[in-house]
Amino acid sequence: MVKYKLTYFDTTWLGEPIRFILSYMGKEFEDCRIPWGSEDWPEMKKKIPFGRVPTLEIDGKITYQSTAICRYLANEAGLNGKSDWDRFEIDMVIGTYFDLHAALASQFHEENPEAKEKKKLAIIKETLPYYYNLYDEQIKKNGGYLVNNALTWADLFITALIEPIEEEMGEKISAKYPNLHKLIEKVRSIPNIKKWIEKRPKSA
Ligand SMILES: N[C@@H](CCC(=O)N[C@@H](CS)C(=O)NCC(=O)O)C(=O)O
Repeated sequence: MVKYKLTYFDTTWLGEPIRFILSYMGKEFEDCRIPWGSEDWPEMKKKIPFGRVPTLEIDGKITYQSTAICRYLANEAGLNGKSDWDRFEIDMVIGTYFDLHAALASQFHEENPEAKEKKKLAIIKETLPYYYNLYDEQIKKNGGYLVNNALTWADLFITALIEPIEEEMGEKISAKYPNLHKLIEKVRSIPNIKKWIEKRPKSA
């Protein structure tokens, strides 16, 4: 049996799509969580190729870059589309998440409380509605999924990452977008993913 060890911080974010896909596949994995502010992190970082997590050890071989890991697992899981065009569309969706994240980053890292609140309002009123509206339309056109009428890792990836974004914002804004909301609920109800959500540690 292949052994998997996921290393990430004690949170959802970029670790969670990998945890979702491994769970979907019914794989057991070691969920190694680095505590926030761990004194061990600088030493750990030196041993990780390119110094960032998540990493996934597959039978002791260290792999890195969350999207490359997801794509690799998705191939085995049958979640990477049925054609090159599907895979192209999946990659486009994944790219939009990183654009969205870049738009949120300045709020996350803002230390001035007033400026942080102002940026948060802009995210809630403008940034998220812009992305969610486009996701919603795309899901509507694609039979309830982001790509070509079938479940792919893009659906798992976006579902996993909307959760921490909305925790950060303190509002479930996606609930106002019926197709997106339905997709999120559908992914979270897949039996193996549901089981994972119920048993996973409460993230810091
Ligand atoms: N492109 C990388 C980004 C990884 C990344 O930004 N990791 C952050 C946590 S989300 C990290 O390791 N930060 C700690 C550091 O850089 O020291 C991926 O998708 O895996």
